[in-house]
Amino acid sequence: MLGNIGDENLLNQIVGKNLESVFIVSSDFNGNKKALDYISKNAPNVHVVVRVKDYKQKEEMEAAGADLVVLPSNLPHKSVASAIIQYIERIKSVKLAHSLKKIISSVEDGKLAIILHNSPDPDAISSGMALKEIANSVGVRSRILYRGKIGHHENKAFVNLLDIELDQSEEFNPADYKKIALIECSVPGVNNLLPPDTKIDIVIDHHQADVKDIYAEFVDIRSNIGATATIMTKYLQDLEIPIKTELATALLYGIKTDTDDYRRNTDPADLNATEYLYPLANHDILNRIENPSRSTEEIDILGDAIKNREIKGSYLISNVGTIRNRDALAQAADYLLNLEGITTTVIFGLSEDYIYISGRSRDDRINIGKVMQDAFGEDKAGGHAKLAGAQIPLGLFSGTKDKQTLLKLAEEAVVKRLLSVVGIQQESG
Ligand SMILES: [Mn+2]
Repeated sequence: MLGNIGDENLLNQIVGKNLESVFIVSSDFNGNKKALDYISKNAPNVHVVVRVKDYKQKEEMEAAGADLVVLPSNLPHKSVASAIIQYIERIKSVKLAHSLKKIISSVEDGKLAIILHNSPDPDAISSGMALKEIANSVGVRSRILYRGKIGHHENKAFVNLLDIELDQSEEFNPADYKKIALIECSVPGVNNLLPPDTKIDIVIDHHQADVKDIYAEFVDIRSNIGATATIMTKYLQDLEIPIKTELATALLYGIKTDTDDYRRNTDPADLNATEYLYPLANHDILNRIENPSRSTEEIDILGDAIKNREIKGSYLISNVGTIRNRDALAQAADYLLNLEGITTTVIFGLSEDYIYISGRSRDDRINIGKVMQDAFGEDKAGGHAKLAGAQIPLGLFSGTKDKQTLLKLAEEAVVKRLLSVVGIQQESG
């Protein structure tokens, strides 16, 4: 610092600039105090960080309006630096939250559409709820819209138990809304109900995206973070909006599912959000969402999967026949993976028009997603190393009685691929 810390001419030059934060770190307490008083009086919106020597000085500086007072004598220098960095992060984060709030408050009541990705998961749903709550806080009612189905059993329980209001909108007209927010996806028309040329206003997501290709007034994409629910929790915190039990429970479940209970893509921010939400959430409901009661059909399918199982080495293959609820296949595939000696499960089922297949593996040699894609093509199968699904249209055959033959062929295709992946081990073992 040039000149005396308390020099008014110097301070005047500094606060004249467009400042966000000022750090007053000289060892001259009185000079620091003078500088703080001057800035508080002449530039009240500037954030001031002041360094002091002891707690008495700390109290004095806080009373004089310092935003953050650091005591270097008590801390190694690294901690001072990180406290200051954290403080700047916090200022940035609060600013961002306020700019989001400002955009939303410019919308007329009822004219904000919150669009989730197709067949939304708990992260998307809870994040949409959080945005709705932010809108509510400025008197703007909004609608959460999506297309597709709320799939898995747990997700249905999630929506039911938390009484979540969502609209499965088949007919969406962008002209009915003043502003459109896209949650958990970033491009109109890609995995959401928006027509591709829709003008969007707000994007909040944690999936990798080319930000320069996204045209919106407000874009917040943080691909390092495990769940959009974490980003939304931070907004609620920064805007000091109280989080009701249902919302806290929903956001917590969103973070838990997206990070696979903190085993996948987990950022410290996800843990901070969890720490904040945990005491606010209803853990009884959370427990019921995570362990939903099973429908009769699911129990029947699980029974069939167990009864019809064929075991080849460490693979379990089972055909459960006709199904109505394809989620039950995934549940059976999950459940049977717990069987001793089994590392891979593939369960087949049949509907009017499709053969459905669900696969699970904890064998490191097998990428079950790739096995399914190799067997049926990338357009019919998807997934990753541990979890995969496929749906094969029966097309012309859907009316015939040949379904069982087709099912047998599909089964052979999967088994052949599975065996070829680990063929060497099979022969030598
Ligand atoms: Mn997500």
